[in-house]
Amino acid sequence: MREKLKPIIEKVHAREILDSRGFPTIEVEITASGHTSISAVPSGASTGKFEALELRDNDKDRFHGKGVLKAVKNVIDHYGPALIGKDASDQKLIDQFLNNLDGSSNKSTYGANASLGISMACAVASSSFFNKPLYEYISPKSNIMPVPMINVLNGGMHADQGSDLQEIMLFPHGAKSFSQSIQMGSEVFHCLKNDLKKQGLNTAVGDEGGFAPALKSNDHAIELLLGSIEKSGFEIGKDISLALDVAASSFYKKGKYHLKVDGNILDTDGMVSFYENLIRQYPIVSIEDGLDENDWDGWTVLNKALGDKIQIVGDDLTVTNPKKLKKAIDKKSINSILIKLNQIGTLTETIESIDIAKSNRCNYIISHRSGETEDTFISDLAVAMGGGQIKTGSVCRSDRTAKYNRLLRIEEKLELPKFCTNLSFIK
Ligand code: 2PG
Ligand code: MG
Repeated sequence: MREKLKPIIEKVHAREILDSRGFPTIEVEITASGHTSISAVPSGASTGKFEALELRDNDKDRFHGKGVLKAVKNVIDHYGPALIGKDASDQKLIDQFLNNLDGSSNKSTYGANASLGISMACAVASSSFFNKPLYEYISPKSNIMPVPMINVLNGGMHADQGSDLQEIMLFPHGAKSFSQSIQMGSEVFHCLKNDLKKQGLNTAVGDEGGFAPALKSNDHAIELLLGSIEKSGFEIGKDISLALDVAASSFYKKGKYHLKVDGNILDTDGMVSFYENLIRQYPIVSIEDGLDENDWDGWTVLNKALGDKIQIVGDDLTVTNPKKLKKAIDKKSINSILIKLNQIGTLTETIESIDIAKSNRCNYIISHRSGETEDTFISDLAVAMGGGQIKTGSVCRSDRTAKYNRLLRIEEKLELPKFCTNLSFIK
């Protein structure tokens, strides 16, 4: 019997390029049976302590220590030669092989940035070899377009000023299609810009393309945005609701949460009451990283208090790690998880986390990082995984719009695209 044709790895290369913050990041180039792919790796700012290691050079003479030449060298010298001749489409085998070569529990030998670049590039080269779009290559039955979480107000570690809440996002679940959801997001974004201008507030944007004005309080930020949604002609809670990423680990010190803009210092119970009040007052359907990544008992209290009304999303808490996710499910700490490829460092482990989420009725949201590139892998992944949600920043800056634009093209290509089908938490 003739062996089925496979994309055999012929060449592995890597280089240092720039990310959206102007810092270096790694991109990997793989040629498999004549099909060449390039995948670039993103980078976080409010990173979880338990993420797989992003290897940086720490050479103060280059890029303020942020160079990634070590990771580049690891791809070229360590992984590359060992991968030649392997089947790029045997994703599990490739990723297992990378893990075995690294040998550490958090990819600290060669770097999760090195392994992820290879892992993604193998999938992209294979999709080209099989002449399929990436989403269809990953999952042949893909047809669910994600509702975007559009981050229009940036704060926390993603901006020099702004609210304590790192991200205040539009969630346009009332749209009829993905393209309409993007139109709605763009209309509100520009209305918000005008509203900010009229009030003499700054319209410069933060890392993810959202505005970051200096505001009186966290409520002020939310109310401002709700005003712009209404002015744009949308019904709050019906057309558009709000989602938050609080990134609470970034303001947790010695057992207390320091809400600088509100001038409040709260304990865990205080934070839970803060959120209870917020969701009573405002149409918030999702709160991510509401508590610190080590406040496990607090998460259980938070999920018990609000988990039947809104999404309680783990990000720094769960770091796309199957073990952490299982712990969070066992402890009933969350009902949703944010999925970031570079927190775990291979496509296989990312999908493993998603599979665990799926089998435990835990929602999952495919996400970008605050430091991004023009790479659009996550757009295809979001469609392939069918979770119905993506978080990839505001509707400006090419590093963010590249993902949305890729999704617009996918929606056009799908025979029967579905939008907002399985979001049971939306009333
Ligand atoms: C987050 C992300 C992406 P960062 O906290 O969810 O929005 O930010 O990449 O800085 O961790
Ligand atoms: Mg987050």
